[in-house]
Amino acid sequence: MKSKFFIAACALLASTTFAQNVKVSDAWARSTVQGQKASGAFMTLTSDQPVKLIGVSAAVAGVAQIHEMKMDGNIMKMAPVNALDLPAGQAVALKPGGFHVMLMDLKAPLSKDSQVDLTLTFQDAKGKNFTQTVQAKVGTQAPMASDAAHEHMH
Ligand SMILES: [Cu+2]
Repeated sequence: MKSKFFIAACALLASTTFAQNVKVSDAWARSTVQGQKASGAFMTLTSDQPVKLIGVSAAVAGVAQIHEMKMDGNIMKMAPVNALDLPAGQAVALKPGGFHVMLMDLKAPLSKDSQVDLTLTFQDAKGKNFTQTVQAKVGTQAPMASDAAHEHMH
């Protein structure tokens, strides 16, 4: 009797402490000038389980949202999305011109070579939420490519 209970308790403990982990690489945020209220943050996410990115927050921003940018005719438009699917084992890029983290109502300028802490909220296939903190390096442009379209939208 006693050992059966012990095994059940262990199984419960193991399932509740099972840590989801999403690999985050190349996280960066676009630097801003004094008075600029919005910016974008970008990164590549790879999850070993199918999860969804459902939210983001940052101490430096009053409002942070997941946005998608796409062409509407000749005009680049962006809008908030409720969730971004991360299929198992597939790298999903948040980058200028596509999905991005929108930082709004900035409380201070994002100065080049500083870091921004972002808290990402994910939801697993069972509907359970978990968060992960990411440090995004602040720079003037993507490590690889430049894209000024984002600023023009705000
Ligand atoms: Cu945006």
